[in-house]
Amino acid sequence: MFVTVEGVEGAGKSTLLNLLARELERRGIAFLRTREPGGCGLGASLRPLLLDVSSRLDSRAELFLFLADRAQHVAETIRPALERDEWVLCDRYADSTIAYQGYGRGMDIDRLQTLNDYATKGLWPDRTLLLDLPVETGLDRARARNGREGLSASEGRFEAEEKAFHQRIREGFLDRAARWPERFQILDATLAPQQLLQQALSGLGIVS
Ligand code: T5A
Repeated sequence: MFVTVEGVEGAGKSTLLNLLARELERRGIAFLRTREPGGCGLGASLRPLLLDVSSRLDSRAELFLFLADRAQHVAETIRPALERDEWVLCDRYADSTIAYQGYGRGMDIDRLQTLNDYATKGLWPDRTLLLDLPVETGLDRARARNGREGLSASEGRFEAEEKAFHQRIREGFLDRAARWPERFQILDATLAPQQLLQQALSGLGIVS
């Protein structure tokens, strides 16, 4: 089972994944937890280039760095885990490229879909949990966390974008969820983490 978690900045993806991972562990379900960018050796090198506020990336260069990370991540990490019959829990994946580089930066959505198919050899998630919330709430959370953890410079490039950019991304994710309702589960990310966990577990067919 390949599960991705998506959403705008500060939606609570890592927090939900921590809880979900603990729950799978408790039930003896073998899983791999990973993320993009940065879920493989190549991605770990690319992550600072993509997220540091000092990076001056052309939007096409940005796109191809995300795709390079994804191609290697699928080949080296995700596909082997699925072949071992493990669950894969991934924090962001191809829907993020379409939401951020497509809806956010204005690149052609169909072309991005094709490029993602090519990078992943057609691997799309079985289930996608979309954490949806007002962008201001998410940005406040993400900026507060980055401030506390000293990550504002090293991880803050997207958080620094204007509000309208993040609003387009939120709408982009919701568009995708409406187009593939059997894959997406939309969760109200303003709820408490434990409530989100219960909804995610039932959506994934895990009875609590
Ligand atoms: N990107 C990524 C692209 O543009 N294209 C792509 O193809 C890909 C893959 C990645 C950036 O790259 C962009 C998108 C991103 O901008 P990242 O550092 O990996 O950056 O960061 P994100 O994935 O965006 O993670 P966030 O910083 O948004 O955070 P999370 O994981 O969504 O949120 P989390 O769990 O860390 O929570 C944030 C804060 O909120 C609190 C937490 O305690 C924490 O302080 N919180 C809650 N508070 C109240 N209620 C809840 N339910 C809460 N859940 C968490």
